[in-house]
Amino acid sequence: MNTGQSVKLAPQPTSVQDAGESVSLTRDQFEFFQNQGYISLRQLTTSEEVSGLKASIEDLFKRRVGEKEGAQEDFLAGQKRDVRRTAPQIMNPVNYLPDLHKTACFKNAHAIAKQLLGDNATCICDLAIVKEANFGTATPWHQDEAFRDPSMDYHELNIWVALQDVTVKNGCLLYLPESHKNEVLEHGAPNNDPTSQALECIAPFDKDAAVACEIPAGGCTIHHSRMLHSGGPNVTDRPRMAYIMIFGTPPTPASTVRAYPWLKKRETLAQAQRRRWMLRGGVFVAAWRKVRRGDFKSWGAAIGSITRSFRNMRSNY
Ligand SMILES: O=C(O)CCC(=O)C(=O)O
Repeated sequence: MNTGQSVKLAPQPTSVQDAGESVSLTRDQFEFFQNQGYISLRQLTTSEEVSGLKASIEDLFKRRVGEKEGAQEDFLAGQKRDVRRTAPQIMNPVNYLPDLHKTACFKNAHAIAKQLLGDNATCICDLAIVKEANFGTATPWHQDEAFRDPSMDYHELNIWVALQDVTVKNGCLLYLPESHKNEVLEHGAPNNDPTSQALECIAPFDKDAAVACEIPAGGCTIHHSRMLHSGGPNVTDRPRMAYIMIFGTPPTPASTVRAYPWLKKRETLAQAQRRRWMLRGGVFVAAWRKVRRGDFKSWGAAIGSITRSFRNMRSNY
């Protein structure tokens, strides 16, 4: 296992190029992502904007915003009492900070997502995660697609923005290069607890081939949704915070038959809480938030979004 002592570092983050209103990847960066399944970039936005983002997101965590609607919960600890809560996350912080998607950070991320996935790439959701100082737990190795419906093929990527410098010591992301070229491997619930938000890859793979992506505040790493990745523990005396945007084009029916049995038993505390909230009228609040931020630009976008909300409410995806 990579403890952080011996882990190999990924190539240094590189700069994006100015593309007028936003930024774009160079040809080398584009090809690196396609071949390796990830890329780290030095600066997605300005340091002033990053300080503002960090302060606003910190405030959401402090006020425990979203807890009542199942949007804020520790991402690893489920119901097991002996698992310490050390890594809270907020699903869709844009619901509480409507200007989040008007930032340069978001615009640049969206432009890069379109470059990598195609012009119809949209933001599927966003997320903020803190790893608490001194004991922020490691993120288990996983592929993001392991959380998704196996009857569909996904065309998605994550853009993970560092809100302070991230290093091996405070829990930067670790990637297994080229692992995005494989199918989704077998996953299970960490600590055997189906109420945990997280999933863990339990199939064998070569962790020694992993690389760690150290990046400065305002930099980002981008990874393909099949990329095997984890985040180290935070052993420093300051919290580690990240803002994550997931972009994708509409899923298509799966080209191969597959099953993800680990999703069958999964019912996280947040899902149960969210279902109760939606049924008590939250569904209207959720729809209103989407209208307010202009998510429904076309009938396709509206139908996709409503279908996703119902699927999330009824199933365990
Ligand atoms: O921040 C972390 O430690 C994990 C983030 C992650 O797994 C992701 O963005 O896909």
